[in-house]
Amino acid sequence: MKQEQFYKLIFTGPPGAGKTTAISILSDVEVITTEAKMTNPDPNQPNKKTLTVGLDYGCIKLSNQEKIHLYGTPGQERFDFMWDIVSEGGIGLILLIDNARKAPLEDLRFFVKSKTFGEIMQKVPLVIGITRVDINSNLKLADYHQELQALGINPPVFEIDARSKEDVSLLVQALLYSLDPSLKVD
Ligand SMILES: Nc1nc2c(ncn2[C@@H]2O[C@H](COP(=O)(O)OP(=O)(O)OP(=O)(O)O)[C@@H](O)[C@H]2O)c(=O)[nH]1
Ligand SMILES: [Mg+2]
Repeated sequence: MKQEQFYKLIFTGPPGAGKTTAISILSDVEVITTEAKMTNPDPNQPNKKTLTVGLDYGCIKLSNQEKIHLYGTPGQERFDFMWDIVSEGGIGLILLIDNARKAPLEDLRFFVKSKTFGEIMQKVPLVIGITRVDINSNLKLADYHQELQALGINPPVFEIDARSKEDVSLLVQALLYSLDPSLKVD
């Protein structure tokens, strides 16, 4: 009998970048989340009422009927003890950066240089999604490319809206393509 592959993709990025939103919009099954009420509203997103304290889990079907499991990390650094746990066994990494935060390029550097994700990026493909460009478009894709070049990596970068299934599927498809060009989201 054919052994079923365990495809696990990890979504990470700073608080409010859209990890939970992206996994929820994509998932074919009801998403498992660990949201807690925000006690101090984020000045960047005063309407954001919850934050992830553990992980997000969703799942999508591939056209070959296999599944990809989607795991989201908490964004807040105080929950960084979850990052290794959630990321264990991931075969690809999606980094979401919120273009409307105070210093998105610093966020980018932080994740690329972080112990957990820096090590993962050495081993598995990375795709970057820049979110909330409709709120703030000061930084352009070229700024991210320049920063990534300075960091010595050259992953695909897309501007996306984490609320759009089409946009998030594009990110996942780009990542799957770099893993195995025959893999397609259903
Ligand atoms: N205007 C706009 N809003 C967006 C976009 N992408 C995501 N959002 C919103 O931004 C918020 C993101 O919240 P979450 O999905 O909880 O973010 P998260 O990355 O899971 O946050 P933590 O779990 O706290 O790290 C949601 O309210 C989304 O609707 C975008 O491109 N434009
Ligand atoms: Mg979240």
